[in-house]
Amino acid sequence: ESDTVLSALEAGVLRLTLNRPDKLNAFNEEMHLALRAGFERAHSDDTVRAVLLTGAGRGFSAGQDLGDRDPRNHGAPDLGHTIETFYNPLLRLIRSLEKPIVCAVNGVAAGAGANIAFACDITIAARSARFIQAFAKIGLVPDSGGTWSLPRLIGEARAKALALTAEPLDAETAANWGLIWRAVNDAALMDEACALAARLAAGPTKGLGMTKRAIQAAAVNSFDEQLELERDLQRQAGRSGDYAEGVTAFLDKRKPEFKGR
Ligand code: T3D
Repeated sequence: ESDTVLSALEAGVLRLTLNRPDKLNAFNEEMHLALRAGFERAHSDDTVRAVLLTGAGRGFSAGQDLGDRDPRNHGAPDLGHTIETFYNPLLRLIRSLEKPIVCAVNGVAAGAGANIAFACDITIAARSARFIQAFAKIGLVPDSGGTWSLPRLIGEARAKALALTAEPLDAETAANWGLIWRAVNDAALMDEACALAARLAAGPTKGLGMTKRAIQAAAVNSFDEQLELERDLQRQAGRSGDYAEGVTAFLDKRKPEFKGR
């Protein structure tokens, strides 16, 4: 067990807290493996019905720990290998998890830290948080899906300007541009994020998971392919216990009690 990621399961919400606050939660190999283990648990454990990802201390994550990349100690690294070994598996776990992921960006999110936040399903940021495509400052290319998610979320013009200049973007602007869901007062961040994650965890998990899958598939599908996907997913959703419960509760004029099945 590593303390670089704190993990707690409560009422169906798996809270994962990046925990290297002295380094603004920069990623070293240990934190990578611990976060991956958290998301693998979210995949395999049926009692997990939503994930809440956040950071300890004043930052969300400053991306790769550059202390592990000092060219004077390490020479020229094969970053393709580190991306394939550490970042890409994490991003695939986030996108393929058929359960909602809420990201609470408590402070600065730079490099891979920013793009991991953009890969989550609902991202809320403290008003004081900033997002920085820091890659350009050190001669790298945006990774962790950034070159895919940025143009889709905010268009090519804004994506290029952010990535080429590495200028910080404040949370309010990120929300206005549609890069994140909402910017909230710093003091309210964790209450809002926890309430949202709890609400999602009490929801019809199968239906929510398939909704996530369908919306992501739209990025590559034609309209007709998407209509067919909706048909197939609706067929599955219509056979779920939560659908039966949802309709019964509506007709009985009571609140539904979803079981996630
Ligand atoms: O390598 C590969 O495998 C390829 C993958 C790459 C993915 C990437 O993410 S590349 C991008 C890496 N990240 C960066 O370039 C960001 C570097 N950090 C910063 O630019 C700034 O720290 C921030 C803008 C994020 C925050 O600035 P500020 O002024 O609020 O804080 P600070 O004073 O710079 O940082 C506080 C401490 O955290 C400081 O340590 P100290 O001096 O108190 O002992 C600083 O060195 C440390 N820290 C911050 N970011 C990193 C870091 N230490 C290691 N690696 C970091 N990325």
